[in-house]
Amino acid sequence: MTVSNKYPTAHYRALDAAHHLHPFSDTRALNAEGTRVIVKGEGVWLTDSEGNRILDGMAGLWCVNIGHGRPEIAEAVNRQMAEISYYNTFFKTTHPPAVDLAALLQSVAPAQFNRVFFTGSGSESNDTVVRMVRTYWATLGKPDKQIIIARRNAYHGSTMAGASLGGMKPMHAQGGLPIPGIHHIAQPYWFDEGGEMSPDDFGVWAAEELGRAIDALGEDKVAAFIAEPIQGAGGVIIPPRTYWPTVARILKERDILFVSDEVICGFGRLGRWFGSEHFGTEPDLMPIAKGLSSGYLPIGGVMVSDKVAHVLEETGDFNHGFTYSGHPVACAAAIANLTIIRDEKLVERVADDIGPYLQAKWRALADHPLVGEARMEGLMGALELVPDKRSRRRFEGDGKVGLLCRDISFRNNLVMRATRDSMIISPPLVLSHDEADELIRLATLTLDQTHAELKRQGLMG
Ligand code: PXG
Repeated sequence: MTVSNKYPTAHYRALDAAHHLHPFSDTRALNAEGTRVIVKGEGVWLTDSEGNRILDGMAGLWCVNIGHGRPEIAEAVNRQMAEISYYNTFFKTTHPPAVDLAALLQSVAPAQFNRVFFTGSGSESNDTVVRMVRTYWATLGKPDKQIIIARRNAYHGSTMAGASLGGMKPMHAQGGLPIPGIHHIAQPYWFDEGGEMSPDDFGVWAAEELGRAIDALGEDKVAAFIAEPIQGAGGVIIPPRTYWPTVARILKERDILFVSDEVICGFGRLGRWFGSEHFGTEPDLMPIAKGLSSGYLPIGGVMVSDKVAHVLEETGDFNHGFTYSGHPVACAAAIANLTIIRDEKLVERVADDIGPYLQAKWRALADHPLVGEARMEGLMGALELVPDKRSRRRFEGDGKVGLLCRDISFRNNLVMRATRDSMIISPPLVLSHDEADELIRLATLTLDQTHAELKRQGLMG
């Protein structure tokens, strides 16, 4: 196979180790092992610098919804660069790509959303959310409504506000987080935290944590509740079916804003344009990123409902924005991407075709001796690896088995992500039936090899 790298892998590894600090990585350990060098992407396939063809089961980082290497995006970007490659959207100015993308988003979003505030990433979107919801209440004469309720083990980004909203303990342990005014409640993770309750009872209990928190903090102090429809980075945590209806009821009874973080679940991942539609909730704000451009260029935003937008009109200046808010080239990439998603009916495809097809095969992996639960909604799925499938007890070692399985998966040329001992997939929405079969074949092989290794180590219970 022809590979596109000019130099041998060792060259990139050495320079990478010397000069490049990687996100969420133990630098010393990573450099001792050496990075994987990815040189090409086409559809659901990646090619590394050794010429290996790898099935991208994670769509990059939950974002490449239309698959890699679509020339339409390159052409749109090229055309836009030739027109105007950068101008800002501050100071009474706009440009056609920002306008066209805003209008296109309005056409696919739920009815209450007619406006968008552009950012450069999901994290910036959630920083925007924090300032926006607090400004909303201040404008209404309720400046004490400041607290934002989020959930433990949620992921909302890596900036100070994003990581504070997120409920990741290892992130809070570094850099003085969380910022004040964030309150975390239980996550609807039945497999790990449901105890003796049935999933349905646990779903109601976890949802009622929200009501109890609002009452304890005081409704006059709480600005908003933020949640992902399905927690992605937390481990594809699909709430019990009782969870979202109970949350919706609690939100109806209480005067706080609801923020649906659609950074992963938006743009077709769950078979609807937005994850909130899949679960029937009615958000006031929706942070978006990732699938907005399928990751071809960095861009994010916050979809703002009429209810919030009308109040912000009374605020006067909203003193917030980024150099790259509405970046024309990123907007052009996003327009071309959304056009592909719409015209190729990728959202419908997840709902009616590849979604059900892959789900059936993925759920059947629950029969494997290493798997305690196999769950999937839309095109995001998880496998819970356990030593004894008759109980939900975990392996000792806090995620070591997940990392072992992930490394074996890489060796088998399938990208799966490990969250503790859960194996995660979130493939591009263009995955074909044959590719889905191949994904399942490689996942099964990986489970078999991991199982054999754990048996050899005497770790299967
Ligand atoms: N919200 C959600 C729900 C996310 O998943 C962000 C916000 C932040 O987006 P940016 O564009 O600032 O990264 C995310 C990002 C992982 C992983 O390991 C997940 C994300 C980012 C990096 C790693 O699963 N999600």
